[in-house]
Amino acid sequence: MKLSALLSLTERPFRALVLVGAVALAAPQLQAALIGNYQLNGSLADSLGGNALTANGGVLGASEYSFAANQGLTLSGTGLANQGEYSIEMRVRLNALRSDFGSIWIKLIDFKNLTSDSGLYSFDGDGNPAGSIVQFYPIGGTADSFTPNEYANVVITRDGTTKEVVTYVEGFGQFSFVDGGDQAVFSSNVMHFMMDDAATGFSEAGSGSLDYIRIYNTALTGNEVVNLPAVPDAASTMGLLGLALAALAGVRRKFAFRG
Ligand SMILES: [Ca+2]
Ligand SMILES: [Ca+2]
Ligand SMILES: [Ca+2]
Repeated sequence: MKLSALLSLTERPFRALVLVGAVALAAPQLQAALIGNYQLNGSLADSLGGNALTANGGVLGASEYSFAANQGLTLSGTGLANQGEYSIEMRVRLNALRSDFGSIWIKLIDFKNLTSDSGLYSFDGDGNPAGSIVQFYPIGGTADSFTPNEYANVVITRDGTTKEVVTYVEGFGQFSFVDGGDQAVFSSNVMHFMMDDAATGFSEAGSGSLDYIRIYNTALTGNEVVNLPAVPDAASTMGLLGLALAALAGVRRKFAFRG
């Protein structure tokens, strides 16, 4: 979001707060800007005015998008100036830990327009029968993440300069690696959510629901991720304002990698 868009808001109750937030946005410690805000509350639109998501056969409800295998969402035109610099936050619920075809892998985010097996997955081969873990295939991953039928907040960030990729679940750092092979760089200017690729015959896809997807134009820091608003407001500015206010107030929660 551009600063001018923030300042153009006319809602009186919000104006003072927005101005406070705008001051914080100008502060050097907060570089990330929310550039895509998909609340999936009866609409596939971006509340910031960017390209809408495309549904692939799922059901859009009043507060979430429900899907079966390969019925996820596609964003054509990522809105990113740099396809290798971003943060993506998604709140997702898996109905089961196995794909609809029995695979222990369920693809969460595809970066290569469904042509490569690489990407962000839920991996059920972790030895824990009650949960699965988030992995960036084929690099790795750690710690707990998904429980069937429970929402989890998943964030992936990539720094375009250092190529460092970090994955988070519920605000905790799960895993990081240097993406020297650019496997987390979006190709074809397109993002696919909850859809598997042709390389594995679209078999690593499961059923579940998406509550929201938010896209930022830079890699959020660990402290920014842990302080993301837990329940985003419908107003498009509020998520960003929450970040700004968190920066103003100092860090409310301290980021830490979960052991
Ligand atoms: Ca795959
Ligand atoms: Ca498991
Ligand atoms: Ca929602």
